[in-house]
Amino acid sequence: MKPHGAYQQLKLLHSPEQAPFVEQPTGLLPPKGLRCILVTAILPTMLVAALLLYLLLPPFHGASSVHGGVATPFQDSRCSDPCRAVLVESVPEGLIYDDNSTLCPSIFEAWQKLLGDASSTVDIASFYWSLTNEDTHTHDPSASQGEDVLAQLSDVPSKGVTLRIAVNPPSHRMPNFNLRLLEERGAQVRTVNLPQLTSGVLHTKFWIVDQKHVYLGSANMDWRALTQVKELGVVIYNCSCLAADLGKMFGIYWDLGLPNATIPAPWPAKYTTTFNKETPLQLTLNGTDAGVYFSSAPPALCATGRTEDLQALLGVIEGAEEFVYIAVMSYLPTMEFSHPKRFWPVIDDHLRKAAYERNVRIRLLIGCWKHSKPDMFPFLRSLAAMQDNRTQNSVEVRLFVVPANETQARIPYARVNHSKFMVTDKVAYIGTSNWSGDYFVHTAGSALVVNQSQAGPGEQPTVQEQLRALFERDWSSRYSLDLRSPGQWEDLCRAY
Ligand SMILES: *[C@@H]1O[C@H](CO)[C@@H](O)[C@H](O)[C@H]1NC(C)=O
Ligand SMILES: *[C@@H]1O[C@H](CO)[C@@H](O)[C@H](O)[C@H]1NC(C)=O
Ligand SMILES: *[C@@H]1O[C@H](CO)[C@@H](O)[C@H](O)[C@H]1NC(C)=O
Ligand SMILES: *[C@@H]1O[C@H](CO)[C@@H](O)[C@H](O)[C@H]1NC(C)=O
Ligand SMILES: *[C@@H]1O[C@H](CO)[C@@H](O)[C@H](O)[C@H]1NC(C)=O
Ligand SMILES: *[C@@H]1O[C@H](CO)[C@@H](O)[C@H](O)[C@H]1NC(C)=O
Ligand SMILES: *[C@@H]1O[C@H](CO)[C@@H](O)[C@H](O)[C@H]1NC(C)=O
Ligand SMILES: *[C@@H]1O[C@H](CO)[C@@H](O)[C@H](O)[C@H]1NC(C)=O
Ligand SMILES: *[C@H]1O[C@H](CO)[C@@H](O)[C@H](O)[C@H]1NC(C)=O
Repeated sequence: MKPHGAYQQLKLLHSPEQAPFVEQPTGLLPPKGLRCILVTAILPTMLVAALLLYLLLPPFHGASSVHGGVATPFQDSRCSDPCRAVLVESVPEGLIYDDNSTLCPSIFEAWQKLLGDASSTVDIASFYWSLTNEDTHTHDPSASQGEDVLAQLSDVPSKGVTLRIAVNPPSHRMPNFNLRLLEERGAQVRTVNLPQLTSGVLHTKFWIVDQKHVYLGSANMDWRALTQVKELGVVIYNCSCLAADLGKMFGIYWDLGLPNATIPAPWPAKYTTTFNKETPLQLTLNGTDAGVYFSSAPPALCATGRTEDLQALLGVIEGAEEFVYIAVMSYLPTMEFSHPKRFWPVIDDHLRKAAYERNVRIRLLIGCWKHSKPDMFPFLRSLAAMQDNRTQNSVEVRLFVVPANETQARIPYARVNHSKFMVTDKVAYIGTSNWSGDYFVHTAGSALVVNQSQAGPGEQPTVQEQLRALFERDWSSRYSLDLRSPGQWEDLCRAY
């Protein structure tokens, strides 16, 4: 292992075209070509335009049934909804934490509650569907939660609720039988040919229910995402302002699901948003003031005003003063799927810069399993090599390994930590993308960024505080291994 040499090499590999990213100063205008970024100069015009649009255009489909068609949830450009955020997670069976560790409600319960409460619409953006044992050719009792969700979903249309599903095209491995069933039951399904449109996939996973509740997180529509894979998501209840904004992203997927759809440039004004990195939506989350926005990837799917996911992520790293804790399934400073190979150090550079220039404490907790890319480990060791007692640079990397007994080890593509989030001393970032170039450049993903003022004594913890507690729980759990542990990664990461 020669981490120092590896780092030298990384520096040499920087190509000039990446320079604008690397040197992007905080607070200044973004480099050209980052379409999602809002240019400050047009902000006032856009605010006016958006206000007019909001008043003139009918809101996102059927919203009148929700807020009576008249009452607007905004007062003085603030959202007056009583929004409540709940972090939700799937903890694989057999993964046991200490008694008093933080535990969140399950994603399964959250989905059940959302479907149970739905009275007018359920919109779901999804990657693939595989909610039953039949789909995976397994006979695992732990598929029952997924099967329950599918059963509940198939009853939704008969309650008079409009069920719309946007999905990536099916493949041989993921044939989406579930969706045929749901279509028969009255769901509207559109296949978004992102492979053709952006050379990526529709990887986003979010729900919008009754235009007022939203769910966003790492879980796929897969039974394993409820009982066999570690996932993290967030549900925001009673928040029509955020739901309307996420609805614009759904609208984009929905449009692209029409036959022979192409990507318009620019996107129609109805998808323009004013809520972004520069001007987050101001609202009350669990009684505490918060600034919140959704980011989106890839750039081609960002309407005017939408912050590009990569810019959101980099902004969060740049804004950190004390720490950046990251939990992702895979981390690669490359374009993971490109041929010929391409180095893509944008995120890596920002982390090193934060550690080097501002002494921000960086921690990465990386999901590791037998399908991990071998390339990932030398890059991680290179990052961890910045750790040094005398220079105060603090970069630590650990691997999170979900244990599996014999039965569980046979479940294909399970037993891994699939969560994707980042928490800093300032904000919480909950996303749907792996951290490698493709996910930000080609693949459709989205993230929620929450900046909430500190909760006072006796108040409910903020989303940031809760997410930090979850991270620390996992970081110090028995399932987290030091990257420098002796042994090959294959041995470390293979589920026990
Ligand atoms: C967890 O609970 C044990 C006893 O059940 C206690 O000794 C320990 O201090 C607690 N840890 C935390 C972090 O509260
Ligand atoms: C959402 O609002 C409804 C009606 O005001 C209330 O009954 C419900 O408890 C709220 N949900 C949450 C999670 O706060
Ligand atoms: C889509 O394109 C195909 C061939 O390119 C054509 O046959 C078909 O009619 C088109 N469909 C629509 C709805 O435009
Ligand atoms: C850095 O300091 C820690 C604790 O003070 C110590 O355990 C560790 O061995 C030191 N590492 C190096 C490389 O000196
Ligand atoms: C593995 O764990 C699951 C769930 O905890 C259990 O149902 C199963 O019997 C276990 N299998 C073996 C071989 O221990
Ligand atoms: C993320 O990365 C892992 C490992 O490379 C890969 O198996 C997975 O399909 C990717 N996408 C998702 C859904 O996280
Ligand atoms: C968070 O919100 C506060 C108060 O609204 C603001 O001063 C601060 O700049 C925001 N921080 C980030 C990282 O967005
Ligand atoms: C917000 O409120 C809900 C409902 O009361 C609660 O379940 C949740 O844990 C709270 N969220 C945070 C971040 O404290
Ligand atoms: C796994 O998920 C938990 C939250 O559910 C998170 O704290 C942890 O850091 C994640 N680890 C990885 C490697 O994604």
